[in-house]
Amino acid sequence: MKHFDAELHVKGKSMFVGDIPEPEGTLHAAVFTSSCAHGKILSLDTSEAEAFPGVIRVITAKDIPGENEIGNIVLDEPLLAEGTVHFIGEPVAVVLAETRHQAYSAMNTILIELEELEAVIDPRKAAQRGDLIVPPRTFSCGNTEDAIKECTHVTRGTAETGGQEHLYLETQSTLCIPGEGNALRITSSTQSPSFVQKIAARVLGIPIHLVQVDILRLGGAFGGKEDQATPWAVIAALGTHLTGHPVKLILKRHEDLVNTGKRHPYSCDFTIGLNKSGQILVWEVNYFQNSGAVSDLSTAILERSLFHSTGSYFIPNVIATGYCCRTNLAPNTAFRGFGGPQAMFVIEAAIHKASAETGIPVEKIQKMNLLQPGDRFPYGMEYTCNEVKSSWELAEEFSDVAKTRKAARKFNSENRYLKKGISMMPVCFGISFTSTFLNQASALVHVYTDGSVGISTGAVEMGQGVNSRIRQVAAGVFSIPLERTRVESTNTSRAANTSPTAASSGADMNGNAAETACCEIRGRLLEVAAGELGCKAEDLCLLNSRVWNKEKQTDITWDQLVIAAYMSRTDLSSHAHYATPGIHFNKTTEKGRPFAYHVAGTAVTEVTVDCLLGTYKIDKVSIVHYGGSQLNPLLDRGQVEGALLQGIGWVTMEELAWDGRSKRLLADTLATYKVPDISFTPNEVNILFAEGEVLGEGVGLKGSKAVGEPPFMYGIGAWFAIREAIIAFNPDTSSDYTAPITPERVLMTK
Ligand code: LUZ
Ligand code: MOS
Repeated sequence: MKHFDAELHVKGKSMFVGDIPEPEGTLHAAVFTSSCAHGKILSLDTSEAEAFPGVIRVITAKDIPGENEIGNIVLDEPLLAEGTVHFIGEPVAVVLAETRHQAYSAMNTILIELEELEAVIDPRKAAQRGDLIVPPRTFSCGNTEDAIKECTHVTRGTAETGGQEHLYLETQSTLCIPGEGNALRITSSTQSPSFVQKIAARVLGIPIHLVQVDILRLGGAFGGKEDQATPWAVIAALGTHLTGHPVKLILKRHEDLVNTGKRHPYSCDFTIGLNKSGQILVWEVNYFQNSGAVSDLSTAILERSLFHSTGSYFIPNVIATGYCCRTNLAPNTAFRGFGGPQAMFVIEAAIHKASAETGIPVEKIQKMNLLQPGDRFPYGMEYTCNEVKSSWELAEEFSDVAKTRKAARKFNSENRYLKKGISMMPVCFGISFTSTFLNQASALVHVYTDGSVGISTGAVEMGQGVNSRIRQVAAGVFSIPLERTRVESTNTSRAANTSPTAASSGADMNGNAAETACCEIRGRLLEVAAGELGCKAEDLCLLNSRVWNKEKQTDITWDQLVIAAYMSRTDLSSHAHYATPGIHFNKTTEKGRPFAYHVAGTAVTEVTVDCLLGTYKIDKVSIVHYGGSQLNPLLDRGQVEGALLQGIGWVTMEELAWDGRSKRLLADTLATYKVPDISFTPNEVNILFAEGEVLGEGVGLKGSKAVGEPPFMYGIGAWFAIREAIIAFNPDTSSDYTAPITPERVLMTK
């Protein structure tokens, strides 16, 4: 089954915030932001902007009726700067005008006087000064001190990963419409409707029930709208609250690139200890996370790094410590993988370095240490299936690694400057929000009298196809054509207290809630049918838009049944709640069972590097991915392909750079920030989906596994394949584990 929005997208008919007809009196907001990375505000003069033609109002922090606080985990984030600015792009004042052009023109007349303070963008420097958002956190198991004595080889090193711009097609967007009294309705391009609702209420000083948040779909998000849609939505809400007008705020691409946070860059130290045969006995790692100026989701992201510190491997003695380092960058935030990719890069780098020092082939160390059933993660959870190891073995066959390696060796011996490199990248990613309480969802289903079905859940459609999956589930329960179902907008009045659509869990959780609600209605409908037919409801089922009695079709169609139920005053609506079963975590002992399950697979990547120019081509990626029993193979394939390319982009060409003095983002246009395009796409991407373990009752969605984030990390393989090619050119090359490995970096590598 294809993605339901595909046709709308292709025809340009799908609606985003910018496509909603503007209500009469709509004001356009332009946000005046700091152009200084750290400074004390000496004066702020908005008088010229206030007098500007078309301007209705200029808002600053002192106009906020409630709290000037939009933090969600740690309360350290003002909506509008007060006294001090902490990063370039920090909102300071808001201009509301009749046209967008007037708003921006007026905004440009605002004068700010600042006393510049020292700005820090290096996380290690921030850590040295004790500038941490929360105290450091450590996950450990075994005893590394004793175990290191048993190691015949100990490798130490550092690894660095860069940030990443989300580059969703739709920039941060909001339209807020006033209601009666202080009520308002916010249409926001957010992954977290309930957070926007809660924080708007806090800033305005009104109860949550006066704020309704509605979302039709997002033009992409990738984590960039989990927390960072909130300020813009709340700014619009504040404008509506203060003026009584609808307010529209859509960031320009340049503003979005500069003002919003990105994937966290990490700087890491590691120690890896091996015994003679190559078994990893010790793993010690420190993560210095570049959190940016305010906490945002940084602490949760660091937590996920700690959970994934050992990657796809079993290591008996571990100490992993993470530091959320406060710097003067825009607040870094959620991005597909959520700290997992950063951690997995480090362990792969360590294995690679250990291989270089011991001469044991890298794939031998990898394979020997892969997780096996019964192994325990440092956080206490047992790994129960065999998918890590078997995906590795299947991938060896699927991509014919032995033959490919042989061909590469031949190629490398025949070419002086062109070199081929091959890597294997195993992935094991935990599914569930690491904050256990977030693992809940709800659905509200209505069957209408014409037999059509409307479904509301907390899930946000952002291109990933979650609505298509939910429709499949509902159509399956009622056994009616997919076209008779519809997923409504995500609305806080129909699905309350929702978790963000994030952590790859949107379809699992909201799909299960929708299934439960549909099953409840089906139960009532079958009771009605049993009354009509004079038989027992247990003998009846729905099949192909009709009631069946045991194996025989009856005369009652779906449409007739719905009408009969309505006429007999049967409730045709149902609400259901879902809570992921079997998960728990103790933050004092740092032990528990935080994940419903893990998703595993292995990627084999082949590249060709031009060692004279530094350029490279990703020739081929072969992936064996354990997806459970797939509910929607096409959507799964789209997610794996998209995530792979996004992952390759992160470790190869996507480079954020800041000016050393001003700390200004230099890669602030699409001419300077390069992302993979169609010509960079690997010539060949082969994906083999394998079914694997059978999930427990109510886990996954109808036997399928979450697919949003795990395949991102297959992309890390590209870094190591390029590295292998460089080594083929120069076996004595320095071992610098820094991502992204841009063509410039390849060229400069000694
Ligand atoms: N968001 C969150 C996430 O709040 N907690 C998580 O564990 C998570 N994981 C992945 C992506 N977003
Ligand atoms: Mo996400 S990184 O699942 O918003």
